[in-house]
Amino acid sequence: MTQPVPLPVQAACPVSPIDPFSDEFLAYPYRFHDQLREIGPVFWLDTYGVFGMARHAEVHAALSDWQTYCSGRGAGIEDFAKVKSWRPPSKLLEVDPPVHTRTRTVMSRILSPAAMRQVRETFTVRAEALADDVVAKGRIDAVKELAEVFPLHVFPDAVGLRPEGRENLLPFGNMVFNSFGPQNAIFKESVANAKPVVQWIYDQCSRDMLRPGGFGSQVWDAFDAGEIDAEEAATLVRSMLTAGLDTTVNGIANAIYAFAQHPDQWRAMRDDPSLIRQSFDEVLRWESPVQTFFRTTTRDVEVEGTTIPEGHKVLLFLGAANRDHRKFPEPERFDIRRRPIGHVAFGNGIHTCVGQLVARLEVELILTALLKRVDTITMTAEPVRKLNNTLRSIGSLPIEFKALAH
Ligand code: OVV
Repeated sequence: MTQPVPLPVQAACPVSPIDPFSDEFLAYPYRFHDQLREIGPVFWLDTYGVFGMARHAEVHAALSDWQTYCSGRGAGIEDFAKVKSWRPPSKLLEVDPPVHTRTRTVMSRILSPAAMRQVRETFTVRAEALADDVVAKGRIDAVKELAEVFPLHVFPDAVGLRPEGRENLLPFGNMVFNSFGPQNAIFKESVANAKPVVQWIYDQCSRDMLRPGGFGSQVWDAFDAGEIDAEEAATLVRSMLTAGLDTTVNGIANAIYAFAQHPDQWRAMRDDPSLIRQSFDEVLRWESPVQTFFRTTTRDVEVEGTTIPEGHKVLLFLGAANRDHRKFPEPERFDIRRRPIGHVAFGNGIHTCVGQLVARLEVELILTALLKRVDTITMTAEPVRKLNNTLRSIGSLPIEFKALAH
C-alpha cells in the first residue's frame, strides 16, 4: 500500500506497524491489544501516521482532558482542520465547549433518569413479549431475531419516528461508525448504497416528522426555548439516530455471547438477579461495543516521556484499556461480580455516553425477561463477525435457549 509515515522528530516513542483497521485486527483484536499495551504508554502507528494509547491509565486520562485532546477536529481519523468531514460534524460528539456544553445539556435532560421512568413500562412489555417469542422458538440467531429486534422496536418509537423506512437505521449507523476509521474496503462497502439511506435519516430529523412528546420532538422544544439553533436541533436528532441503535444492538449481542460462553455466570445471575444491572458493565468491559475513538492534540503534550506535538490524531483503544491487567486483574475473565468501576466503554469526561441510560435500560429489561424463562444458552455454531472500523460487532450468533421447567 502506502509508505509508513515517519514519527515526528519531537516525539520519542515506540513505532508499530500494526494496522488496527485491518481485517485480522478487527476480527480478533485481543492479541494485538496485548502487543500495543505492552509496547509502551504511547506509540506511533506508522500505517496511518497517528499516535495511539492502549493502556487504561493513559486512555482514561486523555478522555478526561478535553482541552488537550479535543473532539472539535473530529472523533475519527480525519482532521477536520485539514479535510472536510464525510458528513456535517455532530454537534455533540465532534464539538468542544462552549457549543458542546449547550447541546449536551439538552440531550442529557431528554435522556435523563426521569425520562427513563416514562418509557420503562412500554419497554418492559416489549422485552417480555420478545422473550416469550424467542424462547418458544428455542433455536434462533441471537443477532437477527433478538439483538436487532429489541432496540429497533423500542428506541425509534421513543424518539418518535414514523414506521416507514426504519430499515435504514442500522445501515446508517454502520456507515458512520466505519467512517471514523480509514477509507478501507470495509468503509467503502458500507457506503456503497449511502445516498438513499443518508437522505432518509436527514428527512427524519425535521420537526414535522417527529411525534410530539418523543425524544426527537423534545430536541425541537429546546430550539423553541432558545437553547439551541435549528441546525443544532436537527443534528442532535441525527445523533440519536446514529449512536442509539448499532451500539445497543451490539451491546445486547455481546451480552448473549458472553453468557453463552459462560454458563456459570448465567446461573449466578439467576441465583441473584440483583446482579443484572452490574453484569452489563462487565459485558461492556469484556467486549466493548465501541472499540476506539480518536482525539486531536491542541498543544504539545508530554505523556510518560513522549512529547505528542500539537495537531496530531491520537487513537484511544477503549476496548484494550478495558482489558488492561494493570487496572483489571485477570482481564480476560468474564466475571459479573467484578464491578468494573472505571471501564471506558462509555468513554469518560465531558463526552461520556449521554445515551447510556437508554442502553442500560434496554439491556436490563431484556436480560430480566430472559432470565425468567431461560435455563441455559448454548451456541449451536460459531458466531460470524461483522467487521466494522469502530464497533465490536457480531453478524450472526446461532444459539439455543433451553426453557426453565415450570
Ligand atoms: C457517540 C456517537 C457515535 C456516532 C455518532 C454520534 C455520536 C453523533 O453524535 O452523531
